[in-house]
Amino acid sequence: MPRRTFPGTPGPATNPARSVLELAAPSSFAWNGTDAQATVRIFVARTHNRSNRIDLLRRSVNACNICDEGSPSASIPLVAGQSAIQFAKVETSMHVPRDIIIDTDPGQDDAVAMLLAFASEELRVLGITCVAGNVPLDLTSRNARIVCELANRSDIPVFAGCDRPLVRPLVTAEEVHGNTGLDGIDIYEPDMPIQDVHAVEFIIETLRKHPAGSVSLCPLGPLTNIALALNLAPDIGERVEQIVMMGGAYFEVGNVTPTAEFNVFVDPEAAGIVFRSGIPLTVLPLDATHKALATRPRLESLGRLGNKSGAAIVSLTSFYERFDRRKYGTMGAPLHDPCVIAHLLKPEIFSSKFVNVEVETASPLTLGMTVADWWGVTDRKANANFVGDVDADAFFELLTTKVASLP
Ligand SMILES: [Ca+2]
Repeated sequence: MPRRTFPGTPGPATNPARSVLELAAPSSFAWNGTDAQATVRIFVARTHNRSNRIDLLRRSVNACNICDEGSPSASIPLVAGQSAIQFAKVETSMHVPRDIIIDTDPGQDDAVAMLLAFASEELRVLGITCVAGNVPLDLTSRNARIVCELANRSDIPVFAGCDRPLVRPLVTAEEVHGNTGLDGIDIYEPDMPIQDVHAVEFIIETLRKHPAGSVSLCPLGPLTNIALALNLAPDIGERVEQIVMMGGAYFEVGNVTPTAEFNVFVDPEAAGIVFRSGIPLTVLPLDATHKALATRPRLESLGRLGNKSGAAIVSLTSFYERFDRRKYGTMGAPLHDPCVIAHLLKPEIFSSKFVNVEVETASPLTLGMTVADWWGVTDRKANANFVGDVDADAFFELLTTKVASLP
């Protein structure tokens, strides 16, 4: 990838992404081709507050190698105030779908996340990689294909990955999701095949094949596949646009132990590898996802769409809400995993803080806890955009609007 040094001379404004760069850093950037486009799009999408903007600009610049001297955040003058509005205008003129890989263990909420992604023209799903988690791998890889067929998207390749965590025995969650993992809809053996290639190999090859900084990873289950890919092919780390994951908890504490959230608890070593990877990381923990509750009125709106995807979401969610009602006394099931896709589409409906997050892998009492330095009381380097809240009404409006376009 071409690299350049500051200060640069802007070339002709022929590309919306380039216009964004010039808005962000009018005196420092020179345009160097199309390589930055996808990365720039991330930073545009997240300009809703200034600290995020500074941080994401810094990380975007790192990711696409636009500069190679000094600290990018120090070298680039940022536009304050009106800039977010200007960015928004530029963003609307850009129609390049974002390439993503969904890594998943369906799971009712995984299924809803997949449907939301399929329904979004802003995203191009390059593949679905399955991992053992909510239920064993043979069931998650079958369930993923059932969801693809439900949405008439059997063109999207589905890959089977790791059947157990890196170093621990597998823990599953049939008590939440049912024995099939997808209780609530008809389960059958899908027509579409599972791909011959291992999921981890697909992740590595896809990241090597696509332009650096153009593919995002969306883990919705234990992080085993992602961590193994990073361990086997360290070169792919800097090629990942970003990781947006569902996992962890802090103020909300745990759902599988008093301190741990399921995805991180199942494979804490893998989660530790991802959190230490240095890849731009956005985390949707229980703190946010427990607010995305599928209440009756929200489900009724999905049911009124009259399509089979909306009906499936109602059935799936109604099945697993019995567990959450009993456990938390809430008025509906939390749609954990769809928050990841919603964050890619509308980050402005979430609020977050860029903080240090470490994963506990030793203590038997707090194994799998995501220890977030929310108040900055240590000097540990921030490594995660940790989401704390979501506008649940806006989330369900997005979900309902998008799913309306599906079969
Ligand atoms: Ca999941």
